[in-house]
Amino acid sequence: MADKKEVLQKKIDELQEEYSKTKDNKATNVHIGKIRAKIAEAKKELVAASKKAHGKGFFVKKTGDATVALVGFPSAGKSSLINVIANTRSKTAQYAFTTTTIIPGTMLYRDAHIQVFDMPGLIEDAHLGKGGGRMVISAAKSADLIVFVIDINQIQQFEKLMKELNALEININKKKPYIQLTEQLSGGIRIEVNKSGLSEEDIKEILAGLGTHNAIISIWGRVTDDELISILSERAIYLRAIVALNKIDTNSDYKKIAEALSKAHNIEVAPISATNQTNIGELKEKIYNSLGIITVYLKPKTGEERLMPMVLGKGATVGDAAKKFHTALANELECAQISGPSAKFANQKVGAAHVLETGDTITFIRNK
Ligand SMILES: Nc1nc2c(ncn2[C@@H]2O[C@H](COP(=O)(O)OP(=O)(O)OP(=O)(O)O)[C@@H](O)[C@H]2O)c(=O)[nH]1
Ligand SMILES: [Mg+2]
Repeated sequence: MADKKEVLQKKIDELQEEYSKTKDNKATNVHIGKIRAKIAEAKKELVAASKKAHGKGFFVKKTGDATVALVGFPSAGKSSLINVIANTRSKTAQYAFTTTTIIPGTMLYRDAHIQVFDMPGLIEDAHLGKGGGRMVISAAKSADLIVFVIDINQIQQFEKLMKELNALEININKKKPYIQLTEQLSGGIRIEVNKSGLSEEDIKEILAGLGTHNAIISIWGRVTDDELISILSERAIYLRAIVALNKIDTNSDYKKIAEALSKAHNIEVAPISATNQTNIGELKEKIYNSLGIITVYLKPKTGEERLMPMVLGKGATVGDAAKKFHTALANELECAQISGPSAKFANQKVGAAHVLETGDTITFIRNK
């Protein structure tokens, strides 16, 4: 197996060299798309070969309202963190590679059950399977949010993690540009909308490189050439992430460092100390908000029964809440009485289209 990987790596290196030589030479433009696509294909093969070599299956059952994966280098403090935010005990130690498998726990916040995964530490070249990296990344891919746990004294770890994820065509906190491609039998390439920032020639080259010669394409957002190849080959993944900047008890400059990191990478940063339990509430709030969920409370029409919490997506309406409670209720719903942040006053009567907010209480009223 190692042989195959070496051969592929060599091929990528050669192609990349050819690419950088050819890139600025306008006369050879036609070949560039082909080289780029070849590089993308070889990278994919390399990753696939690594998957086979390190292909231990990996499965964690998802439960709760949302899932969060803690991702970081060894000894960054992931296990120490899950122990303070979730109902689980994960072993912590001074030495690296303490955690060797995925440990799930539940964080209860604003009555939402948020499943948190503690993971083995990632190292460089994780995308090629080093240190069980692919298994960690494959679990992270299925999470609703990634929390990068970074040791404040090793801030360069953040860029290394981003590099590992980028190598697997995982985009962090980026909106996926909307692209429509319809393959045709003939007629060549027709570009209907192009807001990509790439020239029409570039797009045609990339399509040719991927073996598409007849198609109608529209691109409604900015995109780089690599990203376009990655999207068109259906490999691009888009994930949301925030940073838990850990061990601030050991660095008095933590505020400045947190701000700089947040600005440089346009990412939310929560400076924390897992062992001293500093700013844990702020981190939980950031996690909750980044998940794009709200918690509302259902109140029965009569009696003093306990309010029933319900977690919905941001922007959810009274109609969505009714449907989640019971499909039949959605059809019988006449209106609802709501109190709380989205209500103008207590027990306001609203229709199914009313948009809810965290902390609202709802009483459904049926049309009998
Ligand atoms: N000073 C300080 N030390 C911390 C903090 N959080 C974790 N540590 C220490 O850092 C070491 C590593 O912590 P772990 O929680 O085991 O780190 P991990 O990221 O789970 O490491 P792996 O499982 O090996 O990937 C331990 O000695 C912890 O006590 C913190 O906030 N401040
Ligand atoms: Mg650990």
